[in-house]
Amino acid sequence: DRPRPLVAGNWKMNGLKSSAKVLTEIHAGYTPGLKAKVELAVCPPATLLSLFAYASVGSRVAIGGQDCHAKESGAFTGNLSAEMLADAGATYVIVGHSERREYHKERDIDVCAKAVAAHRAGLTAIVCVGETREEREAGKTLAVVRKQLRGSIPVDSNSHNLVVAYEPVWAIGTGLTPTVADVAEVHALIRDELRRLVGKSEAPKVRILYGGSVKPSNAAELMAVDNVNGALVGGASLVAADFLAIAGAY
Ligand code: G2H
Repeated sequence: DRPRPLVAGNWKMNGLKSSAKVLTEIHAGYTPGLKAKVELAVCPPATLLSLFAYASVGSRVAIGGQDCHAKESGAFTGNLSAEMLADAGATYVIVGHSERREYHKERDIDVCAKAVAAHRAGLTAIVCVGETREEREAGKTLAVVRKQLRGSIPVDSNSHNLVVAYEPVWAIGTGLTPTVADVAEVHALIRDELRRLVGKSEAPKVRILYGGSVKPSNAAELMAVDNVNGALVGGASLVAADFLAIAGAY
């Protein structure tokens, strides 16, 4: 009864119109066999959302935003609402990525408001949590992740509108990955917390993704870990063959 895995590509601040060829390659490689095993999503920069959503009609590759504002509209120069992402064709939005938490000083309460906005707009929120290197070295990993989950996940969450991504900050873009045992421990904690947060019947169905330097060479061992229901892939999602190889690791 494991949930259908989700492999989501987080393109971060990468990609121009010419990158549509990467999406075309992903569509081509998303064979019926792979579709049966894994759901794929691509989260490009917002400038490409409409183009990618339009191009993905028929491919069943989902499209997602990388962040949203909590409000529906208003005087917030430079921001995008969840409704705008949905209007552009997104069905997912990443919220609380560590790069947003770090560079934009987003706190759990802000992340929660964004996830509420995502739900209001009919989007599935991919809520990111994860400890820093200092927190891990101080033995605080589980406490930090628990606090982030409790603060960031809205009460109306369920297995359809919520995905959780565990991304140890020290593993992001560094090539470092935690051990399989470390991942198993944190994912088990997240599953346990989900029972409290979304209830006993929904909790087992919520996808919990691992993120942080996932690549073709480590995907199989990470994806085999208990309670790992997919991956949030940064750098490797920019190369179609690598992204498809990671999805194929299931
Ligand atoms: C973690 C991840 C994607 P990368 O940020 O969200 O990026 O795979 O490049 O570490």
